[in-house]
Amino acid sequence: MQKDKWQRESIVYQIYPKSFCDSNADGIGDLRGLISKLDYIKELGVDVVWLSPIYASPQFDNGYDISDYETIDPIYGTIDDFDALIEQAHSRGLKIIMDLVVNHTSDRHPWFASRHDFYIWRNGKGDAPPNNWGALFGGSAWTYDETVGKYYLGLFSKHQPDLNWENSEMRHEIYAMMRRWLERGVDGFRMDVISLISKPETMPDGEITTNGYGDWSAFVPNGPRVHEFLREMRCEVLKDFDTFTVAEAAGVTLDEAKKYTSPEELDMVFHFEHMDLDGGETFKWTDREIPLDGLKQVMTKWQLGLGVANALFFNNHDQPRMVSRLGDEGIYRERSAKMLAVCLHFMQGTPFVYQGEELGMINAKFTSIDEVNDPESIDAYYSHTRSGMFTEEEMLRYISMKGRDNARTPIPWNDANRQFADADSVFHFYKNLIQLRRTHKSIIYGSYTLVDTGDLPLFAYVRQGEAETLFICCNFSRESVTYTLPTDFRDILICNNTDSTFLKTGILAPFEAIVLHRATDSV
Ligand code: TEU
Ligand code: CA
Repeated sequence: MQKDKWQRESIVYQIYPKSFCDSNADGIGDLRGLISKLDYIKELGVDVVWLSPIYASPQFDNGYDISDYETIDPIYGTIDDFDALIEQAHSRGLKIIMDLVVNHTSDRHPWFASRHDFYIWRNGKGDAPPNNWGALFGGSAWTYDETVGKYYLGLFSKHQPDLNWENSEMRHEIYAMMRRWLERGVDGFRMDVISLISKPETMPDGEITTNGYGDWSAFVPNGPRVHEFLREMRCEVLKDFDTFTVAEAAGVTLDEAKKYTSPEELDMVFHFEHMDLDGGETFKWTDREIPLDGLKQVMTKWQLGLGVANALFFNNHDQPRMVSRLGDEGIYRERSAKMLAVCLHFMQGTPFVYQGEELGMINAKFTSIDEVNDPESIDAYYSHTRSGMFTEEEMLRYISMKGRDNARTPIPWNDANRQFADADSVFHFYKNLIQLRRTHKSIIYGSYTLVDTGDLPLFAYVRQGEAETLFICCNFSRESVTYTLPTDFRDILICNNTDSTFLKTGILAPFEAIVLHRATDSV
């Protein structure tokens, strides 16, 4: 990959507009509110802003069910507000990428009534659906439509029918829509579940999961024509613009990721293997925690396997807050937030900062299902309590630990303003971290080597650049840890503990993260 591509040297800030900043006190974040925070975002030092969907939507899946790709949903504002956002962002040197949700539309999209050939229809087996696949947000992945006399596929829900990418006319409608947004000033796209768009010819039953339906994830991700479609997308539209593109690739393997990030396809890929480490046979609804060894193995596999094309993240709108998941919500909240940021931001790839992560935000606590908005959690709550798999208390605990609503609580702007003025805040630590990426290219282009720290609760790795070598060491525990440095590093590049004694004593305080550096030995 070219070394000077702006995409390789960018840092991205993800905004979930619905809970980012509400300018008109209707309880919903909006574009005018977002515009009012562009200076805050600029101060953080990021280059690109990714907006979760703001298109017209019935909001079944909070905008990931689009009923019109060409208009802004009125809850967020108008197309003039959008044009103002683009203009205001660009005037600050910020690029804007949109969420491209083209694996499926809303069932309220006009195409669903007028263009059945744009969707995936199959005959049932007698009175039964074509196969046993389950929808991620509950029920069967197949819904019978009386008017058509067939079943249609909705991998996520019946309100999100999957588009038929085998239909060239449909594909070219998508490319034309993309072109119109790019001509309007959009700088690229995060491509929602783009690994799912090419469905296999045959759709066999899947392994039955805890919700009683078959699992399609063994058959659908990385389908037979997905790379052909993405190469066509590049030829038909992307090649005409200097875009930033990232694939959200549920179920991606390393080999597939290398194809998605070839020059003919996209710039980078989100994998989710680290996000699945605290899941199990009951999906995310479990008390399991992410094992540090597992995290180190997965991150190292992708560092060595995919390098600079990694889209790096610990947080997004689908994940619980990482400070709650892997850090500390109590006395070490700020320090553990900074530690997690060091651990991620010194890796190869493009760091994504999710709104509120730069403030050290933690999970919410849900005491009633009535407080929960996410269809994934709501379906799981009712299906698993009705089946007797879990009690209501257990499900509320799991939703409070793992549910997507944890990432969708409003940004506490009073705290953000306090942190903005506090040089020792999590906000300023992120700002300093991001600034280091500008001045130390070894963070972007250096090699990565995991350091074996035995059974110690440490995640340590070395980045070797042409001019300097970095040693990154993160204590993932509430205990102090003694660790003897492997070689002679004498200079601290950044540390989240102003009272660190590590260089003298080899002791890392709880959740201490330290980055040491020295000139690379001339060979
Ligand atoms: O998410 C893809 C996906 O696999 C999600 O189901 C997610 O990994 C899971 O909910 C984690 O528990 C994308 C969007 O990011 C998500 O918000 C949408 O709900 C989904 O696609 C459908 O568009
Ligand atoms: Ca509002």
